[in-house]
Amino acid sequence: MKLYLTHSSPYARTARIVLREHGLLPRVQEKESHPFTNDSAFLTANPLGKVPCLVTDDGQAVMDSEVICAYLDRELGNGGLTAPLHQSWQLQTLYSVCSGLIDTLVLLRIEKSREHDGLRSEFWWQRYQDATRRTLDYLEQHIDILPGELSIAQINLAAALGYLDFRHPEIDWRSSHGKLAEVTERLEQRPAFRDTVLRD
Ligand SMILES: N[C@@H](CCC(=O)N[C@@H](CS)C(=O)NCC(=O)O)C(=O)O
Repeated sequence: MKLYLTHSSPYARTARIVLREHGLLPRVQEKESHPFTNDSAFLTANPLGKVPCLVTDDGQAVMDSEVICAYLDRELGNGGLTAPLHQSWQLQTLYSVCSGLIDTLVLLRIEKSREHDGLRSEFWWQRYQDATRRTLDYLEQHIDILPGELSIAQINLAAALGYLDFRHPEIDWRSSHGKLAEVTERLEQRPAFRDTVLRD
């Protein structure tokens, strides 16, 4: 199997963490493929041109990151990372809010990159900033519902906050979100997380 990825993608990072937590690296080859190079095998697999994308041994493409993580966990692992979400709508919601935070932070990054061309939209810039602030507050308030054992919700949370540090280091979220800071610091010490720290 092959996992198309970039080392800077928070979505790909979630799949890469699942691979490591389940010891699946011998079965799944990680292939770096920057979407903007428009590699034809990659685009054939994922017409959206986005990473991550998993291609199974029989040539089936699996995406997006949420589906890939569930596939890896349930088809190749013991299902333990996704099981807690099936028992709690609240936890499933927390997971989705983390995915939404990643989406917002990626959009904020795109607005940032438009600044160089004088194309930054003040409206969207402010809207993404406000959504980020509110969502961090929401996560701080709801963090206690995370299960004791590692689940895909913690993985998504760490991917979101790791990306926040990586692309938006000027946003100081730790001083006003102590619980998030504590949980993330603990998660980032796990080998699977250390091994996948975002980089260009
Ligand atoms: N919902 C998708 C989002 C994936 C995504 O947007 N990936 C970005 C990298 S962080 C990408 O490939 N962007 C290239 C593009 O949009 O053309 C997922 O969860 O996998």
